[in-house]
Amino acid sequence: MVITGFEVLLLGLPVNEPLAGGPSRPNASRPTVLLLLRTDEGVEGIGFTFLGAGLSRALKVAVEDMAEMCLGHDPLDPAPLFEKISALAGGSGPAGIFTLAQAALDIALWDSKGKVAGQPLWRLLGAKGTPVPAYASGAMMRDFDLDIVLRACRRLTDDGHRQVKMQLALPGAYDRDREVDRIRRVREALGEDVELMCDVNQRWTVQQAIEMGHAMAEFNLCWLEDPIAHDDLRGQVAVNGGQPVPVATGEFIYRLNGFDPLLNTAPPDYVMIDPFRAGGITPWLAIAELAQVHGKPVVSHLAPEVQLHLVAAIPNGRTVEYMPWSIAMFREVPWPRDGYLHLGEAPGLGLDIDVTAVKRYRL
Ligand code: SMN
Ligand code: MG
Repeated sequence: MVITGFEVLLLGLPVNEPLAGGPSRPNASRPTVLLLLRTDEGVEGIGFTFLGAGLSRALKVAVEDMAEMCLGHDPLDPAPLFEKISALAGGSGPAGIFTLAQAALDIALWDSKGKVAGQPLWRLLGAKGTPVPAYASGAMMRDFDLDIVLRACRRLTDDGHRQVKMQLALPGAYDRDREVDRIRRVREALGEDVELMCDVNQRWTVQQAIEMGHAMAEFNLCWLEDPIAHDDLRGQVAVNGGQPVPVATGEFIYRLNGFDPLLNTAPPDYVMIDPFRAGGITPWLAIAELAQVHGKPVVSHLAPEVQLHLVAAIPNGRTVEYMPWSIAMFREVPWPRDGYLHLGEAPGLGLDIDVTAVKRYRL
């Protein structure tokens, strides 16, 4: 079997909040690059990638150029393909658009592999089919008014979610009491039984993170995410050891090699892996294995319709971020029920393109 063609589409997906019916922005869109990789035997692999919204047209062209390099190659034998891509274009990497584009290709190749085998990806990767825990993400953002966040808490718990993520580092100047007040109100609205995560997206200083960690200890957080700059490893050592709340980090790190310094120098309590910055499913699995060697659980970032297969398949998989940013491209997606995602039987990723939606969102 050989790769005979491809289509790369730049989509502007809706900016909405379907988990708790939160605010949407009808005039905004989230650029996403969708890759359809075709073979002479009629198998079509689906891949996608995004991040760095303002350079999405460049990302689309990078995916096209890489897909072009795949023509005539066997999709079931990806190693020589990636060697060729590295030889032809690796000098524009290793991180950034080069890796984000590789991710789309790698995901499409895994989807093709599952489709050829007639097996869902999770089974191909050795998972048993047990439902995977998922956490609701995107419904409690820092720029939402408190009443919207509290309404989201009620909606999410009413809908059966068992794990939810909020954001702190509220807009405006740092104000410890304002931050503590929001998390207190959220914890009260959720009750004690729901697991709560909190994402700071690198917005605190080391001193603020240590102060906030102490102040947040009473709210029984599952993890505090990216409290400080992701590349300030010395700062992370100080934060990890200087306050009592478990820390998650990793979504900003590119490729397997990027995780070595983190895990050797400032190992977080949870290793978060982004499938696009990782460079796709193949490096994602290698990063998860590295985390396992370091005795660390893995949590996912974005693309739940891809990541549930991966978190299900690794021994240290803890939970899938249910961030519904890419769902609009597909006819049906796994949806969390009572805090879990159930694994389907459809081959590969188990995703069908929603052709009408793709036409509507095409940029
Ligand atoms: C996040 C980062 C980038 C895009 C969407 C969401 C956030 C998260 O850091 O962890 O959900
Ligand atoms: Mg995050």
